[in-house]
Amino acid sequence: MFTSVERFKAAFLEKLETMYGKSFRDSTARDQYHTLGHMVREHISSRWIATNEKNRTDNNKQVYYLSIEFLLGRLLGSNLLNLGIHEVCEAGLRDLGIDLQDLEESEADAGLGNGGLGRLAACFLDSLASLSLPGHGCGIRYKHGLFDQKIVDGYQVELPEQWLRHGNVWEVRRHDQAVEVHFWGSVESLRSGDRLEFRHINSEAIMAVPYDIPVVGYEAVAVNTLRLWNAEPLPFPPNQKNVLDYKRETEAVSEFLYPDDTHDEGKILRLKQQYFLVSASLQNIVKQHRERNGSLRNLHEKIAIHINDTHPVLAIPELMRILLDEEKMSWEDAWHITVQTISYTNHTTLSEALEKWPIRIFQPLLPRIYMIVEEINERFCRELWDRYTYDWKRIEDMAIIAHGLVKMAHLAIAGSHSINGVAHIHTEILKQREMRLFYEFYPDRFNNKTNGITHRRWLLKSNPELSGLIADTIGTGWIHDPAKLQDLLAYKGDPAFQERFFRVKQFRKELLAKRIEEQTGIRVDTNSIFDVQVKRLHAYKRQLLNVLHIMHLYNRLKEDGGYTIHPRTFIFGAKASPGYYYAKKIIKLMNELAEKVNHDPQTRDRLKVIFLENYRVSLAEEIFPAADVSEQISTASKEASGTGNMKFMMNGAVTVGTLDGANVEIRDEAGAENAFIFGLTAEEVLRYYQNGGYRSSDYYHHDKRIKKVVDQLVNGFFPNADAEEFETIYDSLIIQNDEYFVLRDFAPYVDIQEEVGRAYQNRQRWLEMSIANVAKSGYFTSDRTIQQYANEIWGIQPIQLYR
Ligand code: B1N
Repeated sequence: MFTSVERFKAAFLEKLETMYGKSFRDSTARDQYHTLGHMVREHISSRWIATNEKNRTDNNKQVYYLSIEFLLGRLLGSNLLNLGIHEVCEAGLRDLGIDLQDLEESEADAGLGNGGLGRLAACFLDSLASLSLPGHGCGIRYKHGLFDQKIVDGYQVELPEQWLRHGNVWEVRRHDQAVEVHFWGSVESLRSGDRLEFRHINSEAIMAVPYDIPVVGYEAVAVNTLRLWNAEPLPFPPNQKNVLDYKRETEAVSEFLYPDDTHDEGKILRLKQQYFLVSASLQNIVKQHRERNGSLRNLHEKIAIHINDTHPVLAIPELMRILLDEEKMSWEDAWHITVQTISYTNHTTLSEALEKWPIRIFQPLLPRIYMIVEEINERFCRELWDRYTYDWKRIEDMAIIAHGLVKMAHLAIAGSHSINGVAHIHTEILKQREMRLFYEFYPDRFNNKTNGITHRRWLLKSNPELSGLIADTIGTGWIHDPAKLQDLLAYKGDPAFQERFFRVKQFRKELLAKRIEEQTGIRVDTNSIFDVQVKRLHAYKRQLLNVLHIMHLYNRLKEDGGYTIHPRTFIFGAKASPGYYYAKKIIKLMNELAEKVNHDPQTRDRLKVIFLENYRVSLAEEIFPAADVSEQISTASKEASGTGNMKFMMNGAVTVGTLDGANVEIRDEAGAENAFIFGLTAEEVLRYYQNGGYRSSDYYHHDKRIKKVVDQLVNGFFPNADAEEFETIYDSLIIQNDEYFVLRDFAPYVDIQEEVGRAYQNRQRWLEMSIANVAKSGYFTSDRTIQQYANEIWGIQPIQLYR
């Protein structure tokens, strides 16, 4: 049905009529979207079945990627692209008077993630399938993804997100594969011969029903599965529980995604979600393995289970529970299999993100799992004792359970054969600092896997203009082998190529300018530098540094009529966690600054500030291609990797950044001459934290520019804000000694930004830098990352399927 335009049209019209019982003439854009979606899913199904069949018969090793978040975004466009049927659909629909892009835009984002960690999981799924690797995602089918953000009077307002409101064409409910997950109750022990056996009794069970989404690889024959679990009540409530209470409590388990990014939300419902995901996934994985192998003795040879941060760490005691209680294995055998099966990625060193669960919450909710964690802890501490006898302090610091808390990261390390960080510098900080004691104990378990992004979504799909130019210039080999983007280096000084490259960027800036005008009513100058910071709002990401610099630019323009700068448009996008007071104040500050700057006739043609509300995957796809400057200005040592930095680079934006996370590797790849690096290094920051010696007030008093902008936070400079509005921000800088070194890095940031402005005015030079960034972005594809995971951690091979 996708083999020719005519066949497609006929099939589309027939499908639409049978699905909706109305004629094409009466159909809405939504009907048309759903029709096309169903056609695509049908088209996928034979390959999906074939992939599953092949996996079953070959019994090759499979990886399961467990994640509490999958930030997929829209699926129609990427499926059409990966299946190679985008052109035929576009042409056929055009004949019918339909713009395919309109249909694509009518799809809701699947926003089942907060930010980088969830989007990474989505990129990994795309790469696994595109490399024909047998790897599947396991997650939760949240009814509401991350909240929708509205800006009202400059403040963030959160609205519940409703991606399932009009149904989801990509999912298939698999009721036959539902499993039960048990909470509460108690543990009964029974003697069986010389073995103590345990049973979880009087529990409250809920049902986990899987919804499967096909994951289509690029031109690949393989179709993998993302399995999202939905929490539903059993037909009869347990323990004479009130039916309505039971239903409500059960459905709550998969109702909301927790809106926290790099923060631990210590709520009982969150722990329930975590165990729900893990228990349903493991029961399912084990069942399939049994069907293929008869026993679980070789589980670790056939299955790899990866835990995306500590959120799914209960996979460790849950697998132990299955092997001990159901399979009746000895502790030693069960532990060996578990550790060999499980691997763990750490995504942050921020202490506020480290999950620690109070025993008083953990034990009653998961009594059998808690017993197993206690036993793991006891045996682990015994091992520590053998090696570090009488070193009480070290053992206490490394214990899994201590001071009434279960430390999830310690459990993850003790129960995994591989522990990785997500950028070189991050892994080094884990080994040398945050996890030093564990690294000393298990040096061979630690390794680095620098993050990557899928170039299919973030270049090929979102920037067809640049992709087309690249293909015209160096062919299409880079699509399968992104390292080949390097061939562009030969053209970076070529004036004809530069001119075309420039025109692509201008075109994308015009598209974004349209979007900006639509959303904000503000017209921006596409000849200005588009300087962009889009990411979650966090103190450590230092959006505040960017804001203070803009205030400073504004001040200079006002004070000095002769001061000239290349016009700039500063663009922000950021959601703040609803309970994060400080972050919400920064959003208000950005919006007040926009209000002030954009309407000042003295500056408005040289300076614009835009806050784009509701930053999400689909909006990101419009922003990255249009950016000239990529703001990556976190306090060094704090951003584990970052992945937005890679999306900017791949689309030709030049990085203004600190030596943090993957910025370090971006600079190394692109060359120091093609990035603007400034500020404290991670070592310097960590030394300050260790030894003290930083006084933010010194910077405030000794640098007039700083004094001026900091005072403006509280002296009535912003006409629409009360005097107290930004007091918290002022206090964080002056009273609380500026934990993230905003004032310390202010002057170097101003200097580097001046350099950026000058560099942009030399168009040839700027284009060379920009092209070099695209050319060197191949290293940052998730294909490279996933190949490393596959070879060095999981030990999986591509499946051999033929069309
Ligand atoms: O993971 C990304 C990295 O690129 C970012 O640097 C890092 O900040 C991000 C608790 C997190 N770390 N930790 C989280 C998310 C949700 C949550 O509830 C923590 N996100 C990151 C990919 O490696």
